[in-house]
Amino acid sequence: MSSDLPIRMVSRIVRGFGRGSKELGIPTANLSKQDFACSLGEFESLPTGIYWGFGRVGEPRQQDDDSVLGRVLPAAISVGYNPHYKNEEKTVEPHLIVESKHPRRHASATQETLLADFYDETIVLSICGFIRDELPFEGVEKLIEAIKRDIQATETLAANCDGDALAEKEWVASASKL
Ligand code: ADP
Ligand code: RBF
Ligand code: MG
Repeated sequence: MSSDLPIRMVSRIVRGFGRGSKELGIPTANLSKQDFACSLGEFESLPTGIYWGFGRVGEPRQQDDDSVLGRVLPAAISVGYNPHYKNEEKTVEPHLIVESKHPRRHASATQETLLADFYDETIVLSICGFIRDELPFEGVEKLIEAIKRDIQATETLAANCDGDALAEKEWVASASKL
């Protein structure tokens, strides 16, 4: 695990520009900056980049359907200004990934995980490792290709994690605050 990681966060999911699902086919759960708690220093000093980690939305409840609420899932996480779109506000946006056999795993327009909306729910997130810098890709196709590679990398890293990252997975499973 990189030196300043892991970073633990608890927040609430808010609306962004809606581009993740509509333009990229890769939804991201945007963390509110109001109800935001972060374990290491100030949010603004968290370096921008693409990371991997684990996330959980909501509390465990009866699993009578394909709901992922309460489950710990691998997450490919964007931290920064989305330079392709030149955002003025820094965001933390995890894309949550369900297992390959799950019916929602390839349900999005670009064959990635598309779940039912969970705006306003609480999210617990641990950022475990750095993957790459965020880049101002020319054209949306290049951006989608790069994100799909990040998702693959995240799945591999999460499946093979041990030690510190495993401890983060356990923290995400049980934490309700920092
Ligand atoms: P926004 O700009 O409002 O964040 P997105 O297009 O990025 O819009 O969609 C994000 C929303 O989609 C999330 O807040 C969540 O409710 C839902 N969602 C569905 N599937 C996923 C997923 N795999 N990872 C994260 N959010 C998801
Ligand atoms: N946006 C960029 O402008 N450049 C990137 O390199 C980039 N990489 C991303 C990697 C991952 C794994 C994810 C989930 C998002 C990434 N984004 C990137 C953010 C993307 O533009 C953003 O999620 C959508 O615009 C929806 O808010
Ligand atoms: Mg989003």
